[in-house]
Amino acid sequence: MQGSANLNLMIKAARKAGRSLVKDFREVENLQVSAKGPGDFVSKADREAERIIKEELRGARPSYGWLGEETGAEDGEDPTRRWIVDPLDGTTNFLHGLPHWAVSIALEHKGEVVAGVVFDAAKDELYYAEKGLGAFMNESRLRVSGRRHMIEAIFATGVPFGGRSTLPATLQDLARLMPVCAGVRRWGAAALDLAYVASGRYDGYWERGINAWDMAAGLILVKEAGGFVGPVREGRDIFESGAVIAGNAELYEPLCKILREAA
Ligand code: LIP
Repeated sequence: MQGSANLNLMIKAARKAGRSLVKDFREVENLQVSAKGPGDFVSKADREAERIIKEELRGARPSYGWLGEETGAEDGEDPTRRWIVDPLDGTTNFLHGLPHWAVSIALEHKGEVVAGVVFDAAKDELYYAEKGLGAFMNESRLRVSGRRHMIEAIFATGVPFGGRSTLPATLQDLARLMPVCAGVRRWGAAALDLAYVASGRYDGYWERGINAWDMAAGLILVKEAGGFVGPVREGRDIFESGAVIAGNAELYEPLCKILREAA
């Protein structure tokens, strides 16, 4: 896909941050056995990746606003546009040397995500989409799965770490969904969970208690691949509620019904 100048800028920034993270990831694998562990090292890797992305994006588009997991929110002279960035989604996987993490970069215009990039640098899988132009992984066009029956479907979710308040609701979700589907996966990176719905690897995904930067880029991947996204509680704003449902054309509504009854 011949993307816009902004999409090409996002891809350049994601790849540059990805190169830095792959180098750090090799070091993390060595640090697993160290007494102190890789915690501080991963925090530095996370912050360095966001620094790289911010330098690229705000250097080229200084008037755009910013929302990044590590550096927070900054207004821009252009009140209609902002970058939404998670420099390292799947941080816990990265920390434990598990090669399932991604750089996530989204561009929001007047409150709507209009472009997204999710870069799985460990597997060299670059997911990207622009509003109205389709979704792609590397050079391949993405389409959500065509599965129509819940009992054949595999879904993904995230179970919040620690004692977060959303754990009881998530356990209720699992109790209702697992008996009527083919399985649920929890791989620890929302951006890749959404990318996998867009690529047809998962038939749907939901999660409670995540942030805008975890999901912003993945949302447009799913929509541009022919899927649907929405809040867990009908009528709520996805970013504000932090609770999202995504699915293919046939199973999005059945998944919403089950999760919204549980909610
Ligand atoms: C993670 C999400 C994941 C969720 C984790 C965490 P992070 O984001 O991608 O889906 O289950 O609790 O929020 O912290 O790795 O950027």
